[in-house]
Amino acid sequence: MPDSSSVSFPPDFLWGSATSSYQIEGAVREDGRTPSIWDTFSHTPGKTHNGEHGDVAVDHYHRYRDDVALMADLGLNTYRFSVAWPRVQPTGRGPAVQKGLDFYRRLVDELLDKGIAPAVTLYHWDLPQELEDAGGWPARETAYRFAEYAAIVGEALGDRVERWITLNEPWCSAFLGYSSGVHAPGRTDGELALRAAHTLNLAHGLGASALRSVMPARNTVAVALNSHVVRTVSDDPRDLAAAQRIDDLANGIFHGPMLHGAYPETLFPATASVTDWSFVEEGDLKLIHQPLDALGLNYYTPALVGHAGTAPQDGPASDAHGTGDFSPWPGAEDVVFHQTPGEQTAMGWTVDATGLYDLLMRYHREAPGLPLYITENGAAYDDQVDEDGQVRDQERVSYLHSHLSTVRRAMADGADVRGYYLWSLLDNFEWAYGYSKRFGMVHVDYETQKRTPKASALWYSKAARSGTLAEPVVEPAAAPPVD
Ligand code: PNW
Repeated sequence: MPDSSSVSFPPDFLWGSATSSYQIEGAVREDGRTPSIWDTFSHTPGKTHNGEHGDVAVDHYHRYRDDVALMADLGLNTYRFSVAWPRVQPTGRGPAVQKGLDFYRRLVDELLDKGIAPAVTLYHWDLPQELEDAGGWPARETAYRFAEYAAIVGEALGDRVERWITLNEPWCSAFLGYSSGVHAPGRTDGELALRAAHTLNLAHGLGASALRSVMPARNTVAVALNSHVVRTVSDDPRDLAAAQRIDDLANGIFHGPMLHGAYPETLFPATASVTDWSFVEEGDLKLIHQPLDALGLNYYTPALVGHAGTAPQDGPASDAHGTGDFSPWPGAEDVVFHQTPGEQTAMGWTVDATGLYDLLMRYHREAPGLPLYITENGAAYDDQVDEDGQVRDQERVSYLHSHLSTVRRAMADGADVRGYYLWSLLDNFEWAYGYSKRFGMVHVDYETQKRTPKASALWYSKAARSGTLAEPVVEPAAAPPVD
């Protein structure tokens, strides 16, 4: 390993952070916004930690100016945020609400004014509730509604925003939303989840072409996938087959149609007990297979899988990939997720930077020539506010250092990585975990909404400004005075 003083990035590398609308905005009833599936879900007893919801979140809707100023102070040159569909089209159909669009216009202007390049995600999980009531993602119609919404936002912001992302992590929308039910809308039906995956693919394709039809040609269109890094617990053929099935259900089901115009052949027999796939219509794969300008990859932790038949009866199983009452893996209930060895974050996710290297090299091969972005990477820790008000999050600094070093190593080995978006700018509403998990490089006091950059923000800021990685060391807190 080279020492970190030699880890330097190209001068045009993008250093950013990422957020999503429902996780930070609050103001859920303002300016014509209507409920999304996450408003409904989080207000349903038992669905989120302590019944927490995004009604106020970190009040970004009212504090966006300060938040942009904070990013500028940190020296970041890009910011990935998402547009709330129910602010723009409250019923999921029909004409746009200007006040909703105006918020994003103001945000974008503020960013551009500070020299921060905006990257817009159109869908980060807040589907208008009315569209869910009409069938949600399992219903084909939702893809056409998404394309209409994409055209509205593309037309409103396309003159100022160059970087566009259709969907964030369609795997979570489909399989956590409709199969395991731990995310909104909380359905637990594997066939619905596979239908949802197909509609999301269609939405991506139709949305990408809708964007292109209304935007200047210089703008770029991408998707952000939470591609799973799937490792096999042994070379036993049963374990290898299990890993193949998870790879198909996690990755190939999306990148197959999007990048290659086809579902993986092995996906159909593996899910035959769940669906006959008759919802895939002639011509769909062509609609999904649209040219892309870049690929966004979200990475947190790898998965270690094997077949139930090879697993020790009392061996440690991992819940990081959603076992629990209902599986997010339709047709693969006999696959076992093992605990990946190593230190874990507050999510119980093992810290493993080599997974990020493997992911980048895989897509470097899978999509030759396609520029790659890390659209999310980061970690939740039980951050402590010291007596002097500082948050010395040594673990997050180490996490960022190891993962960014790995990104640089993949670049040296040929991966065309153009930028990195740290998840997240601010502590925020972590979905089913509510406010109990803090991913921010900036601490938020949820009582006062006070923002305090953690040591990781200062470390990352140095990296962004210098294009090099400093040693991952945080100054210890001063010893309390002895009296
Ligand atoms: C992603 N899983 O969510 C999302 O894009 C963010 O909104 C979120 O805050 C972040 O990662 C941290 O969780 C995921 O169970 C949620 O595999 C769950 C899973 C993966 C990603």
